[in-house]
Amino acid sequence: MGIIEKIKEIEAEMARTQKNKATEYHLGQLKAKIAKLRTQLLEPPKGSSGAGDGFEVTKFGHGRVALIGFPSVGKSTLLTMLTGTHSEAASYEFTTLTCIPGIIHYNDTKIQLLDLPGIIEGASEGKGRGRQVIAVSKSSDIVLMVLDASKSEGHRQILTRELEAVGLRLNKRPPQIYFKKKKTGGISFNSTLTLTHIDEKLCYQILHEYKIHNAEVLFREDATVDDLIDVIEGNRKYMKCIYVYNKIDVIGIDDVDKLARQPNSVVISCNLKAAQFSCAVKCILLHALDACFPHTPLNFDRLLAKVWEAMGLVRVYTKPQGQQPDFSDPVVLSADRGGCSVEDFCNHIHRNLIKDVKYVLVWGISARHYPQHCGLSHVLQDEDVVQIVKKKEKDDGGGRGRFKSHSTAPARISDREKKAPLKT
Ligand SMILES: Nc1nc2c(ncn2[C@@H]2O[C@H](COP(=O)(O)OP(=O)(O)OP(=O)(O)O)[C@@H](O)[C@H]2O)c(=O)[nH]1
Ligand SMILES: [Mg+2]
Repeated sequence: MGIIEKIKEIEAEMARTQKNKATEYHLGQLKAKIAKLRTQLLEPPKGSSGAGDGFEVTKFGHGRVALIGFPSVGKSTLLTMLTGTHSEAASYEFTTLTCIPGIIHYNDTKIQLLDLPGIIEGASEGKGRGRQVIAVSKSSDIVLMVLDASKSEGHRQILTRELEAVGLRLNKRPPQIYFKKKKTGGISFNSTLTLTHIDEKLCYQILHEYKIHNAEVLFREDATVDDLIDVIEGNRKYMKCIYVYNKIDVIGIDDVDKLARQPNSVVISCNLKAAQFSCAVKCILLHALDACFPHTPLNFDRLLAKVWEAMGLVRVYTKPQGQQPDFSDPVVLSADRGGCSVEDFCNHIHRNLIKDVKYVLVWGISARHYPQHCGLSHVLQDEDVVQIVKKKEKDDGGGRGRFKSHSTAPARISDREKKAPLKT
């Protein structure tokens, strides 16, 4: 029996099992079994070098955004409009068959946008080109889930389920569970609060399923069985996701209003220009639309602003001593790609720079006063200006060439410290 059939069988068993206190342990075990099988499914087949027929493209720019969605929701149209890179768009499904990269120039930064083939239900099990699409989206910083506003809300759940099945967690933070495998000592189970979803026995059973008999587990929040499995598996990727509802030109204003009020959601239309949207409607939907540029497609400004916010990019401008800051070419940092401290900033410029830095002068939001003298651990914020002050070359105490003094003592004899007189 193949892995997919095994998963299907366990899922069927879970569906058959009633959920109550008595079956809780059994269901927990089944969940762990499924998680193990799914991890096996993601491993490259034995004997292969790992490089398959995926469509990975070279990383470029300061961040990477993947467009994920069902076929014909308007991903390629969106890529063409946002980046100017042409990607074939047509009214039939599966127009795009590979990964097409484009670049968005926004706020002095370059963001790589990837157009991907549409995925369908069962993508996580390898249907269509689902697995490759998901692999590419795992390599990006954020995911834009493009949805057709005129289709049912169920699409969003199906896609989320597909992504969850391969270990992607959207808009979630890692569970607050400390877990460490040990060599001896059995299992130590602790929690800092009362747990309502899991108890010691269930935790033991799940660890047993993974053949872990010595470990330390500390719950710092009221976590579920799924959270514990995620922590044990340890290969989950926590990503931000923006739900982009396209084609709002074909639905009523009430529906647009409802969609726009959902968290992490933006409503857009590639076919409609902002100017074509009636003024009255704009007023009603002011919370949902940014229609400041009448000739851009509807609400692209807000979409870009949301992407920018989710990426958390930090632009730092350098200022050479005695000169104006260079506002044309920022150093772009982010917490996900290496961090935003002064040390990361210096390493970004040159990896050997750090040992010459004495301190830095910072102007901007992160500084308490202008300029603030900061050390290497200071965390920079967007649009800060930084001047690096280097350590002085070691003072050689005057003299040149063969007259150079190697002593650190003051030059004048009268300034030198007197030695205590010898005791006779
Ligand atoms: N009404 C309307 N139609 C749109 C909008 N955006 C795109 N379309 C149409 O939707 C159809 C599909 O667009 P594509 O960009 O090819 O969609 P896709 O998601 O890339 O599709 P696949 O590559 O097949 O996965 C095209 O006929 C577009 O003209 C929109 O905002 N409103
Ligand atoms: Mg396409």
